[in-house]
Amino acid sequence: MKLPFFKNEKTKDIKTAQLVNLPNHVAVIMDGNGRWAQKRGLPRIAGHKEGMNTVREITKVAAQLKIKILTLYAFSTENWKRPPAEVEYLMKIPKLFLNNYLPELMENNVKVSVIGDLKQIPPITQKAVEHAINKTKDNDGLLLNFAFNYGGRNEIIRAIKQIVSDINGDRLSLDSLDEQHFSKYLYTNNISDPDLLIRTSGEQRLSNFLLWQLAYTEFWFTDVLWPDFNKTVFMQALYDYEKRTRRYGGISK
Ligand code: V0D
Repeated sequence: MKLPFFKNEKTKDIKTAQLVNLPNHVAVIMDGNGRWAQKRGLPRIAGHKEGMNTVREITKVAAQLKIKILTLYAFSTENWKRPPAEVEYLMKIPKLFLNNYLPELMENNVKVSVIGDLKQIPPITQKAVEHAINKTKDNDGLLLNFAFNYGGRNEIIRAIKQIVSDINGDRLSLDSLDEQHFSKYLYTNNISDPDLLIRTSGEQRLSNFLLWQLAYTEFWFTDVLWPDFNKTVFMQALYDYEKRTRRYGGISK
C-alpha cells in the first residue's frame, strides 16, 4: 500500500497541520476479526479480543486529532445468528473493554454513547454500558458512539412507529414531517451524519449500517483486517478523505 502522506515522516507523531479538512464524524464497520484469528489457527473469539485493542488505539488517535464523533459498528441485529458461544463471548466484550479502558477514556475526555436496542442484551452488559455512559456524560471531547444491537432498517421502522404514535396522539402533524424532523426519531438524533465511512477487511457493502445517515457520506475501503488496522491506515483514510473533499470544497461549502 502506498502512503504518500507519510513518506519520510515519523508516523508516531500526529501531524494535524497537514490535515486541514478533518471529517467531523467517522463511522467504521470493524470487519475481519474472525478471519484474522482463523488465519492464525485461533478461535474466532481471539480475533474479537484483538479487535478490542484496535478500538482502543483508534479511539485515542481520533480523540487526539479532535475528531468530534467516532461511530463503531460493534454488533448488528443480524449477528445473533452466529454460533451461540461466539455471541456469548461478544456480549462480554463491552464490559471487558470498559473495565480495562474506562480510566483511559476519562483521561482522553471521551464521551461514550450507544445506538441500537440495548433492551435485548444481557443485563450485566447493559449495566456496564450504562455506567460508562453515565461516568463520561460530562466529557466534551470525542463522542465514542457504539452501534450495538443496531440495524438500519429496524431503526427506520422504529422511527415510523414512533411517528405514527405521535401523529395519533396529536403530538405531531403529518404536514410538519420532513427529512430534518424524521431524523430526530432515529437513534442518531442530535448526532450529525457521518462524513466518512471506513470498512475494513475487503468487503464493500453496508450490511444494514446507518442506512439513512450515510446518504452523502464518503466511503473508504481497505483489505486490512480490523485487528491489523492501526494509526497509519487510519491516517491514510483521513488523507484520502481530505483529497476527495478538497476537490469539491470550493463549490460544496
Ligand atoms: C468485537 C471488533 C468494544 C469488533 C472490536 C458485543 C467485534 C471488538 C465494544 C464496546 C466489540 C461496546 C459498547 C461499549 C463499550 C465497548 C464492543 C462489541 C464487540 C459487541 F459501551 N469492542 N467491541 N462491543 N468487539
